[in-house]
Amino acid sequence: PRTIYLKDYQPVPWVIRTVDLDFRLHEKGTRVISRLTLERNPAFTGQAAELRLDGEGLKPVWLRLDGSELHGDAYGIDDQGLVLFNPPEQFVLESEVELAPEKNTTLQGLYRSGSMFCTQCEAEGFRHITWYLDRPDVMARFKVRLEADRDKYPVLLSNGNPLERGELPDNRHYAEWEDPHPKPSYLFALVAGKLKYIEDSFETASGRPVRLRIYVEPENIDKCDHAMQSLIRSMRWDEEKYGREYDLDVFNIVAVNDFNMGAMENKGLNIFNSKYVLARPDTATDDDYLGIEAVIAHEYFHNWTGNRITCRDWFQLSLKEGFTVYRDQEFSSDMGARGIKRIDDVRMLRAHQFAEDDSPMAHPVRPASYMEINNFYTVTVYEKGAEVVRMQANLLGPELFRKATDIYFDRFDGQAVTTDDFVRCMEDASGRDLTQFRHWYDYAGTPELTVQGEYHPDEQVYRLQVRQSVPDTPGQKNKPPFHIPLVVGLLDSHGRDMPLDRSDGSARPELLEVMEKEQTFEFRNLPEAPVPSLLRGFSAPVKLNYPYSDAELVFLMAHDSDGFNRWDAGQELAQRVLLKLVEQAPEGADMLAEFTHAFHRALDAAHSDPALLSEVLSLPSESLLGERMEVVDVEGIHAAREQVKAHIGKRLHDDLLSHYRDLGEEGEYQVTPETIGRRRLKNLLLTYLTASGSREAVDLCVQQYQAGHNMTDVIHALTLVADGDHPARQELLDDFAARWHADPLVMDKWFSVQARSSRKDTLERVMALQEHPAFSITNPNKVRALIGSFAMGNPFCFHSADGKGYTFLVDKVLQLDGINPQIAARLLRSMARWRHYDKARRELARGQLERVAGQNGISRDVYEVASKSLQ
Ligand code: B3K
Ligand code: ZN
Repeated sequence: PRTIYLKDYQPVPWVIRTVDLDFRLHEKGTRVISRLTLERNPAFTGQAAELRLDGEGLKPVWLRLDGSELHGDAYGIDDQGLVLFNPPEQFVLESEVELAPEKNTTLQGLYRSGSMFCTQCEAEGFRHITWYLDRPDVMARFKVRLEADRDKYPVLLSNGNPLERGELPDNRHYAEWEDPHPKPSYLFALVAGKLKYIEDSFETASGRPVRLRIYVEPENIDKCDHAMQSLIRSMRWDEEKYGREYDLDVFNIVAVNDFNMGAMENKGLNIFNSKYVLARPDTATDDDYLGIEAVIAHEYFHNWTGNRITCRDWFQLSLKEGFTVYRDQEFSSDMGARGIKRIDDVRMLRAHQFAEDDSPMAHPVRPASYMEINNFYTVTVYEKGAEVVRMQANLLGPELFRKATDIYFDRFDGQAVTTDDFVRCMEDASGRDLTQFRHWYDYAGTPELTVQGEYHPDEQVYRLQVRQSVPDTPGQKNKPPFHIPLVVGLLDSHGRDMPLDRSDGSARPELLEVMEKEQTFEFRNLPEAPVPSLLRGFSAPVKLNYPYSDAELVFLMAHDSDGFNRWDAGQELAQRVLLKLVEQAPEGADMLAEFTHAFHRALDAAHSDPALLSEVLSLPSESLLGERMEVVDVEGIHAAREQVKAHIGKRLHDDLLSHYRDLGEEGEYQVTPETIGRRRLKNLLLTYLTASGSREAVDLCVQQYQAGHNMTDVIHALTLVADGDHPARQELLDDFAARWHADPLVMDKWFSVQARSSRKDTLERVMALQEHPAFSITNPNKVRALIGSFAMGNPFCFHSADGKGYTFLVDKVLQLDGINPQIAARLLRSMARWRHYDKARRELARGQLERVAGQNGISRDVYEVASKSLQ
């Protein structure tokens, strides 16, 4: 496959101004009639005698240029598209093609989900619908007519505002839609189906009434309220925080069961994976509720950051994704518990993005090349991209950041732009030079800060020496120093923040702007030696080394005024203990005893916030521990974590139990930060209790399951029981399946619980579960729930020494590649870090990756992941 380079970017020779599409939807043989008006692009300066339009898998019916049928010598068609030889300066291109949506298992372009028709066009799906300049810098006005059978498809939707609808012969009907805002083809969408909806309304700040609807399959109509409330809150928030109003008469959301990712921000017609819409207390967990709020907001926010202003090319993906993730994170923080949200986001960034950055798949936030763009919808582009925006927001401060985003919306509305354009708005608003800051976009790899502190009592000064380094990554060596905002505090011996006074007179003394390889910052007027609190709020996505003693970590855990760093100190301590136990070092036992004390003190501290406490008392994950080891000790890490859980569970048994009981009985289910926090803590305590192995604890799990207050509690109890050998294990699993067999989203949880179990027979079970009637290899949610959970959420079983996990995964990747390459490539990423394991595992993994790379006719998606992983 061909590699595409950012440096080769060229404007298109012709642009498309208007698009008229007419869809004749049929289960077999859908027809698409298109009328495009094209003209020479004034921005194109080169010579071009031909025009290439993208098109794949289209069956041509006819083609007309300015009204006349095209002669055979005026055009050519290959498997990539249509080439027009010597087209005029300005012309109308009309065509008809035939599609086979019923055979489309890739879930891009036009496809069927259940009994409906829907589309997914980002990144390059539109070329599977009609001939087009399928790239984001071509923005056109769309008008769409769609017709279908009246009984099977009473609902006909597309982008923009509805025009007329009407009846047709043969029991068919049609609807017309017009989108007044020029948009790239990746934002096109249509839906046809037998759907129900809930409706609400919103009045924008300037008085535009907007009709809001959420469409779902009829059986789900009672699960839409949370999504609707989240939408309304998002619309208000974007007006208040960014001054951004909605710009159409209607906003529609449709939930579909077969979807490659979370959701899609198509203009005025967002299409969602039903996982991010549907929720009822008995079917959805707290995390599901939070996920729905965040994704609804994310897609809504794209209306400005993505749709009104879009990406010039796909290398700029983080322009819309990084910024929009930052926006949805801030929205969730404002709606819920800010401190907890930050911890959860950083936990996720460290677990997944740091791992990606330290793998053969590492790439910059703005990549310089790709084979398949769908492989670049990554945690780096999204989550690290959001951190890069967050750093700019913090460097500028709230007023200047708002000024910068106002400039951005004003300057680029209706255009397709670059991350560089975005940064320039930050510069223009603040008068700062962010040249060096741009390295965050251009270089991959997680920077590392090594910090040392020295107190000089005679001068009453404290010097922090900061060294930075950025690791080499594929294709990038010897990187220049970054511009890193390092937010710090200094604690006195009572744990209070000391007033900060920088010798350079800095007006924001807590903010150290690290710009050199090695740099020293001096604080003056300090009567005693401080304990530094570094990288407060996780002010930059970096790894930090400071030689804290265990005692200093305990001190920070107790006193740091920065909640994030209080939590992080505890995590660091927990990692040290766990890693010592993995090594089976003699001091491990003492450290565990100390740690258990600290745990106990935190648990019994009066007035602590349950949500924060649950974060503090959670152990670092197996994968995170693995990242701290030169060679990942798969069994050792698992055993050490189990050992710590069991130790705490036994030592603190009765105390855990009484706290569990205090957090106790649920009233009516509510999704508030307080109630979510209480449930989290309660369920965490139950985890430790269960690890103790006490009879009582296991009975509590069964009771909590049977009480059935809400899905959060039910699934947690089931998870704990399913992970062990409790006699009621199979009974509960069967009970759950019997109750929920008809609800696909709930069944996903059932698959996932079993795939994540650390039991010896897990792989065997996973294989057997593929035959379960609720499983389907063509449905991405099912694949993620069963196979994805196993490969990415169960490192202990997946990396089993016999290599069976790897063989199984590659079997599935190869099978899926013929069905849905995007999902296949996603799964294969779970092997990317194979070099971090021992020799025997490395050999096994390499063999499996080679099996993929050597396969004939493999997709570009999977080939790129396999070949890069092997590099
Ligand atoms: N923009 C879509 C993702 C499209 C992925 C294409 N492979 C969802 C989102 O980020 O909001
Ligand atoms: Zn997005």
